[in-house]
Amino acid sequence: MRRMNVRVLWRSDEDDEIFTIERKTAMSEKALTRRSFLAGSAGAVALAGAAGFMGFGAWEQAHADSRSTAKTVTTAHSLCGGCSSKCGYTAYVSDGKLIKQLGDEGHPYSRGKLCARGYGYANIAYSEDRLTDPLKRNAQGKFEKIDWDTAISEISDKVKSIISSSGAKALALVHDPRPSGKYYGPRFMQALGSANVYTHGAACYLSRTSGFKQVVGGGWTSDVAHSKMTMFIGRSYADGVRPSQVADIEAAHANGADLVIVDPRLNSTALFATEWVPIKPGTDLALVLGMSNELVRNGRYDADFVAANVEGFEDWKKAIAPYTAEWAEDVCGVPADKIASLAARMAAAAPACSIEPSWRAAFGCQYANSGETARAIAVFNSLLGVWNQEGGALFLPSVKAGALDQGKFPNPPAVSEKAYGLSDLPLASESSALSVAEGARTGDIKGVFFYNSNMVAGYQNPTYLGECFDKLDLCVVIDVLMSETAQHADYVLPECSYLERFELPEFVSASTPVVSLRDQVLDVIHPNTKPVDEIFTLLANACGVGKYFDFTVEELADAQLRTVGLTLDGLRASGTQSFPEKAFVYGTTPKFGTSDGKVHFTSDACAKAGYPAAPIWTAPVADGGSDELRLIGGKQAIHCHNQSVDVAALMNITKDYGLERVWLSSEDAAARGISDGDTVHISNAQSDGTVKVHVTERLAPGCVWMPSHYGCAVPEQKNAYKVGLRQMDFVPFRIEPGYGGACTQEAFVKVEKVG
Ligand SMILES: Nc1nc2c(c(=O)[nH]1)N[C@H]1C(S)=C(S)[C@@H](COP(=O)(O)OP(=O)(O)OC[C@H]3O[C@@H](n4cnc5c(=O)[nH]c(N)nc54)[C@H](O)[C@@H]3O)O[C@H]1N2
Ligand SMILES: Nc1nc2c(c(=O)[nH]1)N[C@H]1C(S)=C(S)[C@@H](COP(=O)(O)OP(=O)(O)OC[C@H]3O[C@@H](n4cnc5c(=O)[nH]c(N)nc54)[C@H](O)[C@@H]3O)O[C@H]1N2
Ligand code: SF4
Ligand SMILES: [Mo]
Repeated sequence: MRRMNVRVLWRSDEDDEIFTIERKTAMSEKALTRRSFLAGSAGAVALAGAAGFMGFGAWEQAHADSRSTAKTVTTAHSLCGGCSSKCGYTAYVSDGKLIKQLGDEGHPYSRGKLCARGYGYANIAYSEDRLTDPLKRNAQGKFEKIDWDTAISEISDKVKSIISSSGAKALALVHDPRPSGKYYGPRFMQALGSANVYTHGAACYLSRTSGFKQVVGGGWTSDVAHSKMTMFIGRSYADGVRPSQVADIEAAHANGADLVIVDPRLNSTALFATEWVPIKPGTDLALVLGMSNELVRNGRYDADFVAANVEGFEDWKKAIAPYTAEWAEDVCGVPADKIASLAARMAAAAPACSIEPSWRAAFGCQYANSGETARAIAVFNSLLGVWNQEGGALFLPSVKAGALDQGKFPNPPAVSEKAYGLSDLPLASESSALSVAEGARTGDIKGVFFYNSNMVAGYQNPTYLGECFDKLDLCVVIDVLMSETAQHADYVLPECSYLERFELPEFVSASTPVVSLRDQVLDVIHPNTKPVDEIFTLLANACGVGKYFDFTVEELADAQLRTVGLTLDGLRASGTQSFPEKAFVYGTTPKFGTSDGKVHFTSDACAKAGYPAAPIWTAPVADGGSDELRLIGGKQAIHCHNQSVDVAALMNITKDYGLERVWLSSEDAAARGISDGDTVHISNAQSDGTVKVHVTERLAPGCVWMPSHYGCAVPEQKNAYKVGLRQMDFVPFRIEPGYGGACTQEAFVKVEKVG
């Protein structure tokens, strides 16, 4: 078992003294206790507040238990595993149990606080539903336990046989790149000779990052805290929580900033907002075109910035001339005078303003026009000259590990081919996992490893994806729980939870960039689970490519850190380390990450890919009948995607508050004779099911909003199974042309009262 590197903080035979130290910490301003979470962070939002309050029951019990028996409290600096933000925190462990987590002040995402999910999800370590042993599907289609040696040797035999019959290009990896995973998984693929590495990007950010790349070369961070005005288009800081962003919007609100939420739904960020602009889902592109047209028509753009930095302005200007505010009103439902006022307010606030880059909802991946919407937004911000200006939109610095000694850490030979499917998506900034499903369906892909990914439940239509993966010769899932994806596996390999493993350093881009570390917090709870580095090293050895993995994860971490002047021991002791010499400085025009360092209002690549050179109006593709509503979704502050719903501390909040209900506008409800609390039947050609409904003025008519975490189809997830409906079940399979996004809101449903 790996050594647990923790510092002894307190040793006493007196129960009281343990209690004293906790009380002291709790009273310090920096400590995050249940109450300070409620008062100071996203907890101010009712939902998150409820979450925090109820979710800590189990937590406080563990805490209380430890008071009576504890002899030792140790701490470790680590990273949360509740979501991909990986916030830094200090873990407090007493008699082998996690008793407290305090957000690190120095970590740019936590800034001293964790969110409700961060606390609740930590209970995954102790979940009764965890995978404890490797599983193999038997001839009857049932999973049975096998030992690691047998699992690894059978999997490697299949890998070798696929390579000899079809080549390494028939193998693929789909993963959520967490610190160690993003090193070990892709390295394993490269060592085998495959370029086929995919992430959840297609179901999250792929269209957005690809669209931004065309215009300004990459993504930005809005300087919300210092802004005079920020527009949030399909992004809710108080629902899709990252603690630092909640702190930023709170600060902006306190400063009197104009904070506008563009959303078909009045989301929880309402608490900080000046205005809610309800919009017809999928039509945000029309709003942005209308606002851009207003800026040009009134000469209210930054002509100096445009003259010095922009390519294609005149062609773009001609192309957007038809998109008046009146035209946009017809398409997106936002009144023309409101569009004009938003544009004028942004111009007045410039350069201390921006459209926030958002994450997933409106233009991350969910519509056939998401990539083009992202392009239009990057263009709009450019018109206002906001780049790298205080209160504007910033390209923040990061630090990267340098090259390592090739004697000790030899890189596998580079693979010259592109990832399978990428050539068909000329605008995509990375490969789309949906290509893997297509490859499995056609037989081009024969073996897939899923690491920390529940693709079947979350990337697109689960029935369709499951059918694709059932055709594989080899499907291996590495997870902590049985998942919808694991239901289609030949082998399921159990990883220990994020609290029970050490991971590689994480380099975080921020105004002062940092490096942080997920240290091991708990001893391994189930002896037959293993961390990611060991699993891929075992697989590599068995597949004959072990020479690329002949080191421990600690050796690798130390070597990576030494390239930036740090050591593993030093980082373990300090937690997060910042690089003040690389800190961001306001005011200099960035060198944009495009091929020529310019901002591109028109794009040859887009023109070649079948889109107009300038981002002009492109409609979403799905269209409902007169009695149908567009199905849209969104996050709740207490859950993370699909992975958290089986955690009792979090799911109990859902059950107590009926959070699995879908939202329906009062107008659409009245037209269907539906009242708040009724059970409704939701159906389309893909799926159907019943669920309770929340009737509200907080949703624009024409759509139904489904929280995105529910509808678990895995009986082994005893707390989550069959609670609520899954949005993805209603989505027809589709890939956004050129960009590769999953088009997960290109779906309409009927909503009818039951009984
Ligand atoms: N609590 C929680 N926080 C998370 C996560 C999580 O799972 N749970 N996941 C993290 C990750 S990986 C991501 S990608 C982010 C996602 O962060 P967001 O993109 O903010 O997530 P969503 O809640 O899906 O969407 C935000 C809002 O967009 C609205 N919306 C839906 N369709 C449209 C549309 O067509 N137009 C407009 N203008 N608005 C629309 C929804 O009603 C919702 O209120 O959250 C991160 N933080
Ligand atoms: N239905 C639905 N679909 C969605 C979303 C949603 O909220 N709901 N969100 C969308 C977005 S924004 C994104 S980013 C993607 C996210 O998609 P994914 O990255 O696939 O996230 P999850 O669906 O939560 O699935 C994560 C899987 O990893 C497992 N896991 C958790 N911890 C560990 C670990 O330590 N080790 C290993 N090996 N496995 C672990 C979980 O048990 C789960 O099966 O999904 C997208 N699709
Ligand atoms: S945002 Fe919340 S769940 Fe995500 S890493 Fe940070 S504390 Fe954990
Ligand atoms: Mo995401």
